[in-house]
Amino acid sequence: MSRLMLGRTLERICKGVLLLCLLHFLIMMILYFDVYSQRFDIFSRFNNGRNGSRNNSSGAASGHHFYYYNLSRPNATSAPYLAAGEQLVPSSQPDNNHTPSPKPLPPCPENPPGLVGRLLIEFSSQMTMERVQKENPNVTEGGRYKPPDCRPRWKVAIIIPFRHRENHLKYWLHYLHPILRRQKIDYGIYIINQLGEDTFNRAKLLNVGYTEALKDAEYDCFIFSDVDLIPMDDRNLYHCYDQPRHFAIAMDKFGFRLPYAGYFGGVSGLSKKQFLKINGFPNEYWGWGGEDDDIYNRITLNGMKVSRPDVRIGRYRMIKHERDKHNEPNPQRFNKIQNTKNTMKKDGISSLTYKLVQVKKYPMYTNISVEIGKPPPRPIKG
Ligand code: UD2
Ligand code: MN
Repeated sequence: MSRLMLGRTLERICKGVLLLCLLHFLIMMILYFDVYSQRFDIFSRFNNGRNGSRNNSSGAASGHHFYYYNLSRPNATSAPYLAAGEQLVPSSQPDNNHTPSPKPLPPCPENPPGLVGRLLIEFSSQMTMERVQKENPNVTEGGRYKPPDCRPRWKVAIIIPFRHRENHLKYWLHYLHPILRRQKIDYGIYIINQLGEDTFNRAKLLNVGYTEALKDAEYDCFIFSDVDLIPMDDRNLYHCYDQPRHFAIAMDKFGFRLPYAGYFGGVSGLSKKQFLKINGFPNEYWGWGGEDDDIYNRITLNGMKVSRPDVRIGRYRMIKHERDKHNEPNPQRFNKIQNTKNTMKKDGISSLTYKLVQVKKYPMYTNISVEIGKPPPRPIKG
């Protein structure tokens, strides 16, 4: 009897041990496949240009954020100076004797796979236009570029107000061309150069840029950028959005924060439709300040909202500089921004006048030199 019981107990113990072994084996298998799939994921991420699927252009924060600092070179790709999908020989050229069958290109992906995320931006090394040219062999005359392997949704004119900032321009072109190419943007760069030494007028130059760029190509999106502002993350996509876009939301000079809720300075973008809805920008802000707030007012007064990227992505470096000569703070700016509602209908793209002096296409940008006049004489007090 007791032997029988002993036998049964032993049998139970054996079964238990067997079950435990099976369980152990199962857990091992699960762990093994889990680790294997993670490794596989890591490898595929490296192969795919490191950060393809983690782009967050909508502004909504996603669960995880991985930042890939590109420390070596801002446009590092498998082939030097080429963005994903680029070849040195344009892909549209027929190969040998075959007549090309015009294949419709697929739309460009919303999250371009060749992006690298966070970038290291510095201004200590010397920059030359020759270097910029060499690093961007696929940019065509006038600073134009179109991705060879997909069809972008927007055709973007990038407008830069300018006077005597040649050194800043070199850095801007050095950093921005590779970023824009990786972003798969169809774009052109327009430098709007104010001739003479009268008071600077940023917003009027931007209106000129809009008008002149449209003479060059059928743009439907306009991005207005200071010459000294460089994005620190290539996931900040330079195209247009459902609402007017403010790109430069976290600048080093403001401690990487938005200085105030209605701030719209630095880099902004409007579709053609949005730009026309607000009658473009004001022409009557001479000197430093206020014009960006006036533009913000125009947007909200016309029933639109400003859209912005995630604060971790909308980071910028500004090249340090002194206030330029003939761009002193405009003392009228505080009064003027109280009056946008009354002034915006008569002062804007509809009332723009200027004298076009020269349009010159350089390899990396188009230079448009203009005379835009000077501020009206101040009414004498008393
Ligand atoms: C801030 C805003 C800018 C604008 C300005 C007020 C930032 C980063 N930017 O710029 O968007 O609202 O205040 O007007 O906060 N420029 C020349 N030559 C000149 C003067 C100006 O090229 O002699 C151009 C250049 O593109 C420059 C831009 O105008 O980046 C703005 O002028 P700024 O850089 O002197 O003014 P800042 O940095 O205070
Ligand atoms: Mn500046």
